[in-house]
Amino acid sequence: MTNQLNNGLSNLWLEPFKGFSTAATHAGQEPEQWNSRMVVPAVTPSTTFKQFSPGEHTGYEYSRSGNPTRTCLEKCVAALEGGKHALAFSSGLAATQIVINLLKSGDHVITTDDVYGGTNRYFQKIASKFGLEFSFVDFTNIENVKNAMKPNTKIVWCETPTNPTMKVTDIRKVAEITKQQNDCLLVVDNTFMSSYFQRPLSLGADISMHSATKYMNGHSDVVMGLLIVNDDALRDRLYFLQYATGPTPSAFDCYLVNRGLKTLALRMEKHQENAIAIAKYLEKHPLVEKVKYPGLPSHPQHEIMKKQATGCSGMVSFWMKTDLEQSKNFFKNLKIFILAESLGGYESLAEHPAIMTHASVPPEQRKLLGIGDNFVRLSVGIEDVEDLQADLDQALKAAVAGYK
Ligand code: P1T
Repeated sequence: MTNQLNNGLSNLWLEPFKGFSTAATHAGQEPEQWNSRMVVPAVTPSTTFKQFSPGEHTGYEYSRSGNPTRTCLEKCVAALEGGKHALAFSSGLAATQIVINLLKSGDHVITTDDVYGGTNRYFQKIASKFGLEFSFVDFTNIENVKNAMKPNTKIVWCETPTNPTMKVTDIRKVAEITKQQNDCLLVVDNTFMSSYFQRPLSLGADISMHSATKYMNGHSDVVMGLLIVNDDALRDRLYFLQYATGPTPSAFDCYLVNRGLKTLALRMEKHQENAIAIAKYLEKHPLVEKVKYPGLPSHPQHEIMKKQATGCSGMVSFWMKTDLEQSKNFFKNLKIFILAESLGGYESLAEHPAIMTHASVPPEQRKLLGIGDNFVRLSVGIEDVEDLQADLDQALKAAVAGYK
């Protein structure tokens, strides 16, 4: 299997499983851990577990604090991301909230300006009510991060590539800045890349975060979040917050995501192959103004991407030469791409961030970021690429022709 980008990162952290797909298949799934020696870990719906005597138990007491199906998933995710520990949550935003719960009133967070709309809303509308201060900066100029650092900066929240304008941050460079400050954590939202293409912990991040709702599960049928860390004490703090506040996933959802991971490598290769073809096609289209895909040389941070990732996902953003009505015509005419929020599933999705996923971002911030009426985000799926291309072609034509 060949990756489009190859930064030569070794796979040593997957020991004893040398390759990614071997780890995805076997890490945490060892049949010997069960009396029945089952090959596929069972869904364990039990919320509670019988103790031998008070306080003496198998390690499982109550499913908020731990569940065998969740453990299997967490072990597999830790191996894939090159981390020591993984924790699974009831959603990506629940994982985000737990990280922010590490802070206390008066602490400061620096975040990517173009962060996912729901993360932006949580930071601005909820977390800031509890005395936390947020600075939204453009991480593509590393000086902005340096200049935003304050003595009370405790978290640098880096989403790369950003959702939805696909800006890429040099994770190693941000890590150098955060390491100079005591007690400051670098968190990387790795959702758009999945563990297959990017492993932030190996680039200096303290916490890697995923909305597992997306590529990690890959089948658009589970909402889940993941945090991966190397530090034991940090894991214990996050685990305590999770246990004490309760945003844990169901055993059935853990089973599904664990199953999804088994085909992560295959899916990501196909997402990438299709996305490159679609991005190249769009770049040449007369009705398209600009395309952002980090795997193409036209992307402003393509060289950074090559250094820190082994490939790119199915996320492609582009600007059309349309007004709002024409843009709506484009979406209404799509027949294979489904007009829907979310991303990272096997099916191709298209959405209008200004009206949909990023409506909660203040309009003036949206304008600065270029999230306008003509802006489209695609999550390119694993269908036959000729069909996807033909679908975009007819919808682009209909967008303009149908305009009165
Ligand atoms: O939806 P949830 O599982 O809670 O994850 C939130 C989240 C966090 N980080 C990134 C980069 C994300 O894209 C998301 C969720 N995003 C969408 C639902 C979307 O359509 O962009």
